[in-house]
Amino acid sequence: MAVSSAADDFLHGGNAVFIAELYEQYLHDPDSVDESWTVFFADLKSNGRAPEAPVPAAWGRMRPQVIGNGHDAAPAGNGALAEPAEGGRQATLDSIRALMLIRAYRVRGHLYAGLDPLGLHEPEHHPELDPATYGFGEDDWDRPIFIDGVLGRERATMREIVAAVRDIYCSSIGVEFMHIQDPDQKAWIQRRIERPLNRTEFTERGRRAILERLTEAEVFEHFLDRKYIGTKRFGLEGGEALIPALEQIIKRGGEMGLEEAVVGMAHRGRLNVLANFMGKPFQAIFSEFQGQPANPEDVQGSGDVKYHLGTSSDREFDGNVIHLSLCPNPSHLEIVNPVVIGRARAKQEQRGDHERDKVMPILLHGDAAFIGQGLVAETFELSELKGYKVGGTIHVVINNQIGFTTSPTDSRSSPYCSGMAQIVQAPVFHVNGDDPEAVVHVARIATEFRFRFKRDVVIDMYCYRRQGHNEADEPAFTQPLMYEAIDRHATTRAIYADRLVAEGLLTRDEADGIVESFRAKLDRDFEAANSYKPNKADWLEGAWSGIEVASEGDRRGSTAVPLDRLQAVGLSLTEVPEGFNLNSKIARQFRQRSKVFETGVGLDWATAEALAFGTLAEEGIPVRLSGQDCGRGTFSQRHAVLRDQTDESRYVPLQHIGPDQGRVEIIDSPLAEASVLGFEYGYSQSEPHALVMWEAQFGDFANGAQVVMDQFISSGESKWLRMSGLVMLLPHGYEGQGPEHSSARMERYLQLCGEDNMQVVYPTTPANYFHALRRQVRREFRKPLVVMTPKSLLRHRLCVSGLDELAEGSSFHRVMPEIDEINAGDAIRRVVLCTGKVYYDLLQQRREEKIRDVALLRVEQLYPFPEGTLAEELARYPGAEIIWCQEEPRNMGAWTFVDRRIEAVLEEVGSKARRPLYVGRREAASPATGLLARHNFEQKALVAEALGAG
Ligand SMILES: Cc1ncc(C[n+]2csc(CCOP(=O)(O)OP(=O)(O)O)c2C)c(N)n1
Repeated sequence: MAVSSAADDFLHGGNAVFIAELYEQYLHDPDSVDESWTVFFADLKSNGRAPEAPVPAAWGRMRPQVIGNGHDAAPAGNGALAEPAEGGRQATLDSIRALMLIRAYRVRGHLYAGLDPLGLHEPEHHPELDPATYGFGEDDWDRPIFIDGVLGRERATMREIVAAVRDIYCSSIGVEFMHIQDPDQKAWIQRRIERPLNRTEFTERGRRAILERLTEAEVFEHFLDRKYIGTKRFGLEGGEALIPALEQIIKRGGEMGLEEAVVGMAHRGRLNVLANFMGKPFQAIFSEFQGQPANPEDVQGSGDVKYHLGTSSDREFDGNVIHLSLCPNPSHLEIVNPVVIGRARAKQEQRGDHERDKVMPILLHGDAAFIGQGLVAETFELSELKGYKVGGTIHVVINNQIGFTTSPTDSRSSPYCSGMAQIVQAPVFHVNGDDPEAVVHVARIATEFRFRFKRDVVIDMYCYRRQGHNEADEPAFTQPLMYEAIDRHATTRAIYADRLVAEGLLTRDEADGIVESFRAKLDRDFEAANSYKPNKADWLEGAWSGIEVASEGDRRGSTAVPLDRLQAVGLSLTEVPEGFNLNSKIARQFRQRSKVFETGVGLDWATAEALAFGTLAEEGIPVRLSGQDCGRGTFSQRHAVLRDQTDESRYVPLQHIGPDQGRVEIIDSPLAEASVLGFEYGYSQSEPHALVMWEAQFGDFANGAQVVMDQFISSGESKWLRMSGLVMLLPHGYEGQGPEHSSARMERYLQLCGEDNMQVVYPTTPANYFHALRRQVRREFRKPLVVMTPKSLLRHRLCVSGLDELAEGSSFHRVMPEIDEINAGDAIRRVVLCTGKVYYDLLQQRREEKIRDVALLRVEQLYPFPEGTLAEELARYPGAEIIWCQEEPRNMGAWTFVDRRIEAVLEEVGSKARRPLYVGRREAASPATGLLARHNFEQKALVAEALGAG
């Protein structure tokens, strides 16, 4: 096979002589050679400290000074390589080449590592890892070579060097770390793995503990298999080393200050993790297998399959108590990742864990999902951002080399399933799952790395899946050879037990005894499971204590704020510190705003929002908003994060309201929806006492995060008894901006509504928006809130409120009554019901045409649907016909949701009209037209038709 051209050029011909001389010179006095060479040589003999310079760059820069054409052979007689002029030069060249070989192993040694327990994949020959490439023939292997302290040796023979680098870089562990740009991180890893030949010398006790953990993992799966034949459990079999690895992470973490870990994982091995890592009682798991619910009978909720459930527990290692929470998760692989990260972040804030040492996330992945799901990349991208960082996540891949029935050759283009980790330069430790000591060893290094550098790190544990995807599946349909090998393959525990017995650490009887005694424990717990009753649901504990299950009724909460406080907070939000160079347009807006606080009228949307945030913060409530460009606001309306016009320094007025205020974070997010929404949802799960919000750039982009909506926000409380007070702000409204900037797809959210799971509002006034936001944290329960937010209404002269509508005595209104002086109720010909923005079009047109027999009612909250209030309002107009007017096409918007509900209300009040009539855009495939003229025509027509004037 061809040698890479850089190494080729470098090692042969006249260049070699030059380099040998240069290297001698460098060894004598490092400063005497050009800096590029210093860097290169330093990297070669690296103890890991020097910044890296690749061969071609260094060589390319110097070549012109050496010989004209690097590919030409050097003039005869000058070809010092073959026949060195002096023995010393040969020695120097040997030295350089040996160092290059060592470096090649650091970069690519993982390609030769023995990672696959099944041994089905032979590593390909790689020339850079072959001493022959560097001119070392068989005869040269026993000549001592000066390697200047590298690998801890002054001199070593090629035989010794190869043995060492193979041991370190090609044993059961393959390390990818040379892609890391940060010299400290790279050096740290190199030191950590080269010094003890990449091995931990475990104590007898430690090795016994590893065997015990493997035994528990294996016997538990066998036990389930025997008792519940053919029942899905997505067993861990083949990946049992996960359990001692997780324990090592927590144990080592505990030594470094860890107090709490938030864990996320999918189906594979989840029951094993729940039982053997989290400490969920075996009785509870057996009882669930027997079809009993996971929660007490008086607790509502739909429940979930057992391999999706979460749990929490306290575990103690070496005197450190660590709280563990395993998040419940849906089937959708990897979607739990950002949720876990968000939860960890909230817990860090709660604990004042500024170093992010006390709380750490751990994410477990399947190999196919880890490389397949784009969300993994999104979540990695959050890892270093100020608004989202958690000081590093430890990722563990249960790499069983198959995804359902799909082989890696069909499921990825990247060489490893961990390819995505490279985008944040995370180190990756590939490890053979059948070498549990190696697995525990890398778990330890990974944990140390995370605590040292506060960055993500990946453990890619190669293993296999002993059964089919689930236990009823026949894997030989698709992977006959692999499964033949698996059938012949001894279990990880058996292999390790044999090893310990062979090494005399324990006897065969003792090893078998560990199995027997654990089996006996499971038998006892199995018997006890029959009478097991979950005694409590764990949903309103810890940070959630004091929160209650939602009551019925209007549930306004007390959201009003005394006028003087509104004014004080409002004014403080228009101030910047002395010397802050505020943009002149914003300064003008702020002056206008401060006038509103004096006069009490003309309060716009953004100001009402700022007041909601500001008053809550002043009351000590943390406020957190993230989304794309939300600091300024997509529509230049918010200006919550100000930039000094001379030096771009930032100032956030909301953070300067008062000394005891709550923390305010307004965060411009990455251009990602699923991960950011998932993160904020997770945050809201761990922090019920903060106002947590995600804003979509335009509402429709939230469909990039649909899974979070479907699988978590709308159904999490029902499935897992996990509440959330998360707010989603979704700009919505038909303004002629085309198909993708008009509709936030309100219909989708409404369709998900049921069992009082969340709230959907489309408020028309700044004051109602103010109350809707404050209500989120000013009631005794939490429900997600979806808000259709305005665009053009941000600057609409009619879309304003008085300060008194926020002050004493005010509250959120689910239905807004008629506000104009029109005919008396029984002289009203028509009532137009609507929600959101179209109201202003109707209002303006009605005023223009001086129509007095049409009343306008606004449904501000679509879900929970305000039947009672609406009935009261409609009862005033007994003889009127009832129209539902919307700007969305008929198959979109709220129509299909409100239609039957309004009908029921009409029946209740005995209205003459039996059904509402629809006025709006006709059924359509695309949410809106791209042609402005057509939009205008449609909009005018629907308003006219609704008012009955067209
Ligand atoms: C987003 C998503 N798509 C498809 C599936 C269906 N599915 C469940 S498990 C699985 C294979 C997962 O393979 P891998 O990540 O390697 O984990 P393993 O089951 O091998 O442990 C698939 C395709 C899913 N759960 N989630």
